[in-house]
Amino acid sequence: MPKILAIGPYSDDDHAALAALGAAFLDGPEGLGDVAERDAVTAVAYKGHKPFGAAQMDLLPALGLIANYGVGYDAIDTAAASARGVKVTNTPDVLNDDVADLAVAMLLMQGREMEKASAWARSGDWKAKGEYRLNRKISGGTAGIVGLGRIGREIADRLAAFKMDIHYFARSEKDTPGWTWHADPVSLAKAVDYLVVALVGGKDTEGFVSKEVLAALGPRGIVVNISRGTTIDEAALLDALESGAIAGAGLDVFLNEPAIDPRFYALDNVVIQPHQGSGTVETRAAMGQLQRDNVSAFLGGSGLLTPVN
Ligand code: 8YV
Repeated sequence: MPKILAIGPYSDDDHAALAALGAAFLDGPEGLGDVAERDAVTAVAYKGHKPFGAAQMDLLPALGLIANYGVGYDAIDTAAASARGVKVTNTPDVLNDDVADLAVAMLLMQGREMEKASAWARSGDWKAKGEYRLNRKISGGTAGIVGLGRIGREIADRLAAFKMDIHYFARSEKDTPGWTWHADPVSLAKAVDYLVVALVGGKDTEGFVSKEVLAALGPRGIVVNISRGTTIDEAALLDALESGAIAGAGLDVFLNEPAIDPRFYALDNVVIQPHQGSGTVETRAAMGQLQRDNVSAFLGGSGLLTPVN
């Protein structure tokens, strides 16, 4: 049995590269108990959003590393890992551009009604009925970034180039000349037209964008989420979208993906993306490489490239 176990849905290229390292494969963590020679597994290459916690770790007594494919590692119980002396790594930075691009694209797509306008042209309405209705100027607005980490900063930089006034929430004020820091999300939402959520996932940020935050954003407000479905109170978001308490949303992440709440499908003021923020050939190749580099570093006894615990 190889010492590496690759868990999750890998692309053909990643599969081949992991196989070249000698990895064995498993579709998801639920099959762990049936893995032959699991006692010999020292490194897991993990991909996906299913929970990987103490119960899974205890099925792998020789485990020393969980190398996550993704910057967000909220699926992995890092406290349980640390308690067992298991290191966890992620794949930061290499996906910042793609995720930030998608955030901006969803904001433009929602504000400029691009999905509806496209349907207008395709259906023949353009020819039959004339110009599409006027929509909404996005450049020059006020943007609020919730979470000014690496991805949040990339989004803010892009929106600044769209002549926007940048406000943000972070736990403490950062070195951001010309941008406005808010210590609480309600104050941020009150001040802005667009709220872009770029928080880390996990217990600490669950429902952080609450009903109160959405109410403070108001009926002209657009919410964009590229973080995790958990960071927004999703029931409150659906209510706000249905009632017009906010204008619209661009969402790449949801609770219970991919079986998302069907209420979203009935809304015409939401741009829905299938959690594809990092989903380009280039970035996924870089993420796979960084994951494998962490695995190789661990097996070779050298320092991990991007440890999180
Ligand atoms: C996923 C992501 O990892 O990096 C993250 O945190 O959410 C994504 O890039 C990707 O969907 C693969 O599971």
